[in-house]
Amino acid sequence: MTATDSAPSAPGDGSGSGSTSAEQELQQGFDHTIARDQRIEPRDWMPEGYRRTLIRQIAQHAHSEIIGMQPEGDWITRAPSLRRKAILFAKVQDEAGHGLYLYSAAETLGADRADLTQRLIEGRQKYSSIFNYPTLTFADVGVIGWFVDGAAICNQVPLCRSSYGPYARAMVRVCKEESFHQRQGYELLMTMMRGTAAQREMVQDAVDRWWWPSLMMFGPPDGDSPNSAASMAWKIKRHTNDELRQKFVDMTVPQAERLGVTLPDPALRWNEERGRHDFGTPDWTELQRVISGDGPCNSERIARRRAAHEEGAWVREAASAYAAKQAARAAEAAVAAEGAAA
Ligand code: FAQ
Repeated sequence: MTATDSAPSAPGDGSGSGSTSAEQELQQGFDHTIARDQRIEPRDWMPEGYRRTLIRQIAQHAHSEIIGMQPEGDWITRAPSLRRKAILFAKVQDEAGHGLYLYSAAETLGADRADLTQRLIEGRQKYSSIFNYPTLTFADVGVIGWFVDGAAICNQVPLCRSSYGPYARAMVRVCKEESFHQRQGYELLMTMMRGTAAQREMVQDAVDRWWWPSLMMFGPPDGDSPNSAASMAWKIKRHTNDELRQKFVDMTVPQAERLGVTLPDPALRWNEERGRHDFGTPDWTELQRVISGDGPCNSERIARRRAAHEEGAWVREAASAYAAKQAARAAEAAVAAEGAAA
């Protein structure tokens, strides 16, 4: 197991029995910052477990954005109009941007982007389960915007208050764009629902296929979530997986009614007492299967990412050569300027 792959240790673990008083002071400073709801910044001392957990989560998040370009990207050449094509192009491009902010945030923790990509394509790091499902019709593009971006918003708005500064700040911009994405998905579906009976059926079929996988995006139930306790104590995560799943259901039910589709869950109903919706249990064995690499599209997604990475090698080499040349020229110019000044 490598540093970025390993599980987090408990908060406050830096002050263990073997630690020096200097380390204990650093740990106390860190604990104090977290307790006061202030931000940890890249140059601040942080416990190794905190750093590892952040690299794990941010890297998985970045990989999700990049792999997440594929299911919708498949429809760019087949969009039904120039307008829809332009919108989809812009959305998929935004996801690439989100991936880049997130890889940059991971780099502030000492991770190396090339290494993270290598881990992804070798199957040593995860990405969101949701992107291992196929997009069978254009309605899937709308449902991804509505459900998947909707779930991403529920999950990521609280991450804007995450304790690690660069991650929290990246989330602010990402959330603004995700919110726009969600609306475009909903608008697309509204348009289809005003169309023919066949179009309405297409929307309902996409809703039926994406509902349960969308609920699984929030992760395993709290009792089976090994990382939640430490992440909540460190204020990396602000809500548990189940809390966010509930929020998503409550938010989405009235939107489904307005749209005129049925969510495929016979157990879904308003609970007056709780002031929330009750809903059925996702198939957690399916989530585990998809996470462990055996979903409908896992191998296809990774093969495509690997091919894109290999085909892009010459671009990275050219960019590095150009940057080295520019740096050498700047250094020469600095020496010449110094000589002239002497
Ligand atoms: N898929 O202990 P927990 C998007 C793993 S971005 C795959 O609960 P944690 C934008 C988890 O990593 C979507 N793996 O873990 C977009 C852990 O494995 P590990 C991505 C999952 O971290 C829209 C193990 O199971 N969003 O959609 C999943 O405390 C449209 C145990 O789980 C983020 O990454 C899953 N669904 O909570 C793009 C948000 N769930 O590492 C294109 C940031 C769990 O111990 C189109 N991340 N696992 O081996 C988070 O909030 C958290 O990491 C959770 C998981 C909530 C995902």
